[in-house]
Amino acid sequence: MLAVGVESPTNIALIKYWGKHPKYEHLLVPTKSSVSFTIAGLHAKTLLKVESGKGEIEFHLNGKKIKETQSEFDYVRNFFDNISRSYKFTKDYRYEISSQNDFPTASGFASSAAGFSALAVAFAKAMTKLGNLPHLNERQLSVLARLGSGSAARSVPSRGGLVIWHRGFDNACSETEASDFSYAETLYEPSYFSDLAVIYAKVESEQEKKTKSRAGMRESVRSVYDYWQWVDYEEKVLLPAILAAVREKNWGEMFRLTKQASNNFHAVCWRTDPPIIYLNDKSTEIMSTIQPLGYAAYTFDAGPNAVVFALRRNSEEVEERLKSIVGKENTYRTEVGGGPKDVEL
Ligand code: 2P0
Repeated sequence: MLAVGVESPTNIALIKYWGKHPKYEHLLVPTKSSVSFTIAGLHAKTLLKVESGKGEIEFHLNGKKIKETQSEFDYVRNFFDNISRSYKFTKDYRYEISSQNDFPTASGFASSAAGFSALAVAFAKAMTKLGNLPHLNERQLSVLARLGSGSAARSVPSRGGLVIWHRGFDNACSETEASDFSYAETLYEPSYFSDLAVIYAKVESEQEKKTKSRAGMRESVRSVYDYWQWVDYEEKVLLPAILAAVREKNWGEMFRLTKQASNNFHAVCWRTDPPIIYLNDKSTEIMSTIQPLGYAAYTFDAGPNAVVFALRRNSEEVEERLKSIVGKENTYRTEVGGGPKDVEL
């Protein structure tokens, strides 16, 4: 038996991924490019054990065995089915996966991005050791992680920092090219963002029942009447503008555009039929508190919890404002961080 351990960070998008291209849905190729910060201190640790077998999978998440009927198991099974199309040898092994999310409770976040990034990197390492794969470069690793969960592609680049995931299909002439061109890479390392702090503000009390991203984004692509207009605007206007702001270290402009991108994403969710409403009263209270500030931005994913970026010199004040809304114990301050690394488990 061979065992490999990998720790991978999560990431939070400034420009969101929300939808797969209908032609390449099975390959998790997105309709638009997205941009994220890699987050320090929120990661998944995954131990992968591999031995000869017939593609069997045993999956433990946070110390609990996941049953084959559970949706988390479906995601993992889909990942192995997906990669076995490119790598036939995948089905010649049995896999035991133990994944632990080291996310501070106060962050209120649990995401598939860190887990699938760690699993994909561990899988590639194991297969290289077994002589089935050459050493994969980071671009290939991020494509592999994307086949587990789209946002996982953005957690793979080893330098972390600000990462872009290219949608890739524009210049593709085949399905294989569309998949190979849709990868993530670091644009700026974490040290470039030493002026910034990242603050998580947890709003939800329990894991409330909500629309899962995978199902929700499919409904948005299908039913939002101007979905492709939104995609075009973000791809051609918002994304280049936010990258220009980062290049100039014009943080005020980056914050303004980040808020706009979060609002646009939630507007798309609202206009989905039936509507997907992720934000609650506390979320909108955070929005109105942070919106006027030139030195901070909020962003919300598929849930009501906020992630706030702020200038480090203003971050204590911003955190105090957030505490007065969500309570002292529900904020967690961190920063932009690096990518995955090997761990002993
Ligand atoms: C993002 N989200 O860019 C967006 C914003 C949620 C809201 O990526 O189907 O779990 O596994 O590819 O990666 C969540 O989507 O979906 C997500 P799949 P995933 O971070």
